[in-house]
Amino acid sequence: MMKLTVLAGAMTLAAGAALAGDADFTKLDADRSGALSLAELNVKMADFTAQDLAAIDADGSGDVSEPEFTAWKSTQSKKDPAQPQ
Ligand SMILES: [Ca+2]
Repeated sequence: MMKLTVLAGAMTLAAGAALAGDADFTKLDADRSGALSLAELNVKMADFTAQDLAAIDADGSGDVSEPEFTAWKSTQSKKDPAQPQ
């Protein structure tokens, strides 16, 4: 299997569910529903679980809205010491 995480790997080694630095909400939202399902998140983050989603899903809608995603992304980049500048 190709290592699809090569580009992001350097930034996301610390946590399996860490978001690829280049991941973009509109790119992840494959069906353009305006929210990210677990399946859509799994395209970029194969080991992202329903539990991870629930942790991001502030309003409990079962998917990740853009504000939720943005908030989580900023949390991730602050938490991840391996992220290069
Ligand atoms: Ca969607």
